[in-house]
Amino acid sequence: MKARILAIAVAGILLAASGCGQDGSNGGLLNLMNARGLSEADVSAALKTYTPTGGRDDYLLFASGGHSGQVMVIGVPSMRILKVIGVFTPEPWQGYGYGDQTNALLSSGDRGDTELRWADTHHPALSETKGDYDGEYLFINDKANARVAVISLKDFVTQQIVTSRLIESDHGATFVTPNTEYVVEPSQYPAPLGGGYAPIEQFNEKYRGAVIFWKFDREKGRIVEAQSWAMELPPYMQDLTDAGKLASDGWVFINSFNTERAWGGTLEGNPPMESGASQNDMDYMHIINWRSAEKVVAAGKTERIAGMRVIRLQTAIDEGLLYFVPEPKSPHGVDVTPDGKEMVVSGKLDTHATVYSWAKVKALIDAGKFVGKDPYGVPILSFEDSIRGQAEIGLGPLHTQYDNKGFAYTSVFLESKVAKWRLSDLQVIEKIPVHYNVGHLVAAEGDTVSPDGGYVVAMNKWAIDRFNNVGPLLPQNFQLIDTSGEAMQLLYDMPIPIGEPHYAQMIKADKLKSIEVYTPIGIDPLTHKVAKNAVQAGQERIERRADGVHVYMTAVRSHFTPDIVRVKEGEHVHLHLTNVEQAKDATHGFAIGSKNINVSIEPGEHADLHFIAGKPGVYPLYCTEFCSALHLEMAGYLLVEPR
Ligand code: K7E
Ligand code: CUA
Repeated sequence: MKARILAIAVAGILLAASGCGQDGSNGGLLNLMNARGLSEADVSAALKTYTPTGGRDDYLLFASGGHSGQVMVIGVPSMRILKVIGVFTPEPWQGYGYGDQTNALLSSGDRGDTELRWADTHHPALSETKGDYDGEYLFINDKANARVAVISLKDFVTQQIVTSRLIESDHGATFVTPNTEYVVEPSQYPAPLGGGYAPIEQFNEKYRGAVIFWKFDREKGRIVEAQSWAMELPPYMQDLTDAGKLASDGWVFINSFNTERAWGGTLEGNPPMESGASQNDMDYMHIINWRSAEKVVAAGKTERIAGMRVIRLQTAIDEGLLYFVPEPKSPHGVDVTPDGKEMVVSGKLDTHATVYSWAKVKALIDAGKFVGKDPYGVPILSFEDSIRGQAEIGLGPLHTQYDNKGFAYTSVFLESKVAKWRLSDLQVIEKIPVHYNVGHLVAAEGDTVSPDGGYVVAMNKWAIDRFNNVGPLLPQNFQLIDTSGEAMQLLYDMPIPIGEPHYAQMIKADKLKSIEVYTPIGIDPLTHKVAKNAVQAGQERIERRADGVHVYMTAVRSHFTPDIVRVKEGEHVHLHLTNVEQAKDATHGFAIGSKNINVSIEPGEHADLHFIAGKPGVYPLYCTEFCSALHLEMAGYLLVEPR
């Protein structure tokens, strides 16, 4: 319906354009099309994405920022970047990682004594209620440093970073269970659990994988580390993950590769990891009963490793919590269908998407019918008896998403295509070229129990010739595809120049209920409560205490009060800064030159800053957001007087 109206609209405009030139110039739109070399398909694509000023997008895409360690918020269909949320990396515009609160937050993600200020983010996960995105929270992992962050969608601000020394890296994170009971984080590269050293020759005996189930407390908006637990896994490389839902609720599925347990050693006479890890025809999907595992944890059948309650591998086997089913060569994505009845797995070195039937898998588990055990004793189900069938997709299928019409969309990496296929008969309907080497793809509400259909975004790894040349490091390329019609239509190319995003999730925009300003005045965004040191208008002051000078300062268009801060050389300065405005978008920034002091205070927000006044000198301070006609005058001085 939507598509037909659009088609009529396009035809109408073209007609009008070819006639009298409705923009007043001769030839109007047709001339414009000719001048720019645009086809009718180009114009239809443009009309489907163009959003007039003041217009809103129907969907928001939460995309991993890859190496930037951040999260991007992108409007669909306009593909406009609306925000880059500071998560694992300092973000100067938001003052993220410069004030006391956000600096402490970033430091809480440090591992051991190493300060970590970057991340390799892969998989964002929106919080879910009954398997549908509820628009309350977002989670994202850091593959490099095995960390998970919690972002509140009340204000799009990072609230928490957690990490466990149990594991050294993650990948199949983050994925949530259908009511966000848990945020799931499996390790990727095996290592001795809890850190420490073991010779690589003892890989099979001493190295292990593990999956952490981080308990999420929705009321508090926090992961509760003390209520979280983990399960030890064999030293395979655990990969992508998905939580069962509806029919398969209570279970989690994790792919793995390198069941060969290769560990490289190219200069030591061993095959490289990549060939060592690609010998077997089958790897193992891990099938985990998390609801039963929860009870085993409650019964105390765990060991503490690195502070985490861990179900040891033998316990997991004995208690019937862990099963394997073979999956073709070097699998990558595992994607549970919206009804929870099937799991679709694609193998990087296999041409199929394999469709596993949950009913068949469950029946085999219930009957205790296994075809063998892996070297660690984990029961293995029959591949043939677990699947419904295979869709012949093409070369290098990776990830699958779903729509509301019974179609699945699979990214085909080596072919640089998105394949649309029918779940009912496993037939490929259409393939559309994308540019190039698509990794993940994301469909509107595509991970929920009720996908919307309409849009798919292909998240391409290589751009090659798509954009102007900007040197050897090229942007990634997000391509928006209209899937509402008979045939898929490529609508838009969007360069991503901050890192390599992996996954994204696309949520209906009206599900998000973000606040507009912080109320009442003095809110700390990390607690959403009025900060202890919040300053109200009229209460500004400077106090000298044992621990240094405390400056209670307000910001309002267009001045700071106080605007002169006199301190002595070497003194500790504690700055308590509140934006006392309640007008939407009336953000002030605060910077002191040469001191690495920079925060952003949104209307009603409070921030604390601590620094040591160094050498005597005169340091201008000023507002860094062009907030008013007299913004340049929103300034003052830090005077560091000699002792
Ligand atoms: Cu395929 Cu990290 Cu999900 Cu990249 S992963 S593409
Ligand atoms: Cu406040 Cu500029």
